[in-house]
Amino acid sequence: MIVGSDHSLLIPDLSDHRGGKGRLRGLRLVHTHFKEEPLNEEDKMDLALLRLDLITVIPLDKSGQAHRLHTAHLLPENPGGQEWRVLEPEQIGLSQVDVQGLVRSLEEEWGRKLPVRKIRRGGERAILISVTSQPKSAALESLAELRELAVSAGLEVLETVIQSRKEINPKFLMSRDRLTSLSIRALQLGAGLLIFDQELNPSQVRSLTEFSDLKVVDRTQLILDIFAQRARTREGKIQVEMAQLKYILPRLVGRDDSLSRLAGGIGGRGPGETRLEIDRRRVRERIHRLQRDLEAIRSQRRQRRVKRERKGVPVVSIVGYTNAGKSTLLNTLTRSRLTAEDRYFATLDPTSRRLRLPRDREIIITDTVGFIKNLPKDLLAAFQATLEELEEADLLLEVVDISNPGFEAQMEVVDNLLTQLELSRIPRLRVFNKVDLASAEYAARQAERYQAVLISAREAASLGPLLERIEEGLGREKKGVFPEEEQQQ
Ligand SMILES: Nc1nc2c(ncn2[C@@H]2O[C@H](COP(=O)(O)OP(=O)(O)OP(=O)(O)O)[C@@H](O)[C@H]2O)c(=O)[nH]1
Ligand SMILES: [Mg+2]
Repeated sequence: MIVGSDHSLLIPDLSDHRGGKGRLRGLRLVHTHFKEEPLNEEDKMDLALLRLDLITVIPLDKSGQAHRLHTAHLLPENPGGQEWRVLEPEQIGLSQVDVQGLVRSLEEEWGRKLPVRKIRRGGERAILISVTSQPKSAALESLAELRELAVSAGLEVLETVIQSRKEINPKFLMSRDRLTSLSIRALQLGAGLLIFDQELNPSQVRSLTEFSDLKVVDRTQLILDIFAQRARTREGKIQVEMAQLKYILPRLVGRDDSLSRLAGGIGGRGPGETRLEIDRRRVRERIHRLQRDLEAIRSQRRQRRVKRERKGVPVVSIVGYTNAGKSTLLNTLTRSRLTAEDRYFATLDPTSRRLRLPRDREIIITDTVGFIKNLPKDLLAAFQATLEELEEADLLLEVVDISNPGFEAQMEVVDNLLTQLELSRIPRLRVFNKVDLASAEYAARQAERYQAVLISAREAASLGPLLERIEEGLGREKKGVFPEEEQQQ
């Protein structure tokens, strides 16, 4: 029993109450409206956000008399896209509704549409959202990439939603009504996760999480999560943990609960459950410790590089957008078996191999982590030790997936990141990959336009011209002469 004021009702935190076995909470809310007004948007919000079995409103007339009951409940997914059903009003004392039976049948219907297995895996089923003032085409392209990221993180994407807005609501990004609808949709589809294409600030994450009762993740956190899943080596793990902690630090305020949601990452692959109780001070200490470890790694790398330089073996580094085919190229060139797959960020750790060029010259060729638009800055900083390796490269092979319609935008991202990493002075050779997926004429036109070499990294037979250009590039480098336009390529 809750006593409210004339215009509001404070419902206590119900998160511990899990009466219902299924989607609904096993609670009904019966309350009065002071005006002769039946169910309103506020009621729908309560129904959705508290996952109530049922809501009943009793409007009071001017003399405070109650006459009728207005009842509503949420609906499982349906072809009409309806969110809730409002029952016929009934006279108080004469209600015919078999509430137990109604709720049971709702749960059953829900259960048929969403088997228990899927409900249990709710956290791994996501709705992707872009709230944007960009043109729709740009938003769609970005969402397509977000989908790839989500799939690479092992999530199931149930739906993508674009909300075009002239102004972005600073608290929720969208209106409360839209957020309510989104929460109902998530409930209907059994999604436990909302992933925003936009970067969310800490207070937005908190507001959204508190309002919708769903896990809320932005693009940055999604990328961090993929890196956390992929990190295998000690070095990779340190780098990723560092980036995650830096991301979490400003978000560590207030409730333990929001911390545990953050620290848990998607499906609990965050920096680790043992650290749920860490406070800011401990996070900072940990960051300092990791920083020292990273310094040590850096100096080891430097020593290794010095040794290599003395031997005078030229280094060729493969860089490029994620999924462009960098590892595949290294594999084919050196008959190696590095992980190469159709997912984002298959490679985290740099790998070097020796390669003998046709004219019997030996080089070291290295594969690196892929780039992506809006690469989280903490991640870039954490990977500085790895990426520093690139400074020593005599030649960068920029692998571009020419079959991707957005390849030019990807080249721009790579370009900007290389500049940011102060690597743009290193001679670069553009390598347009996956020509087998593009029309020959189109590929040839683009290659000429960007002075790129065409290859299909899976086919060794297509790599001859590339090897020649590498040899050429290195040969000229020795003399230290570079035509101006090539440096800017
Ligand atoms: N059709 C076609 N597919 C290719 C070619 N080269 C690579 N791929 C595929 O593209 C996908 C990505 O290749 P990777 O070599 O893992 O790409 P990467 O650049 O190393 O990606 P990350 O390490 O994730 O940044 C894989 O499924 C490859 O089989 C090619 O020439 N043609
Ligand atoms: Mg790779």
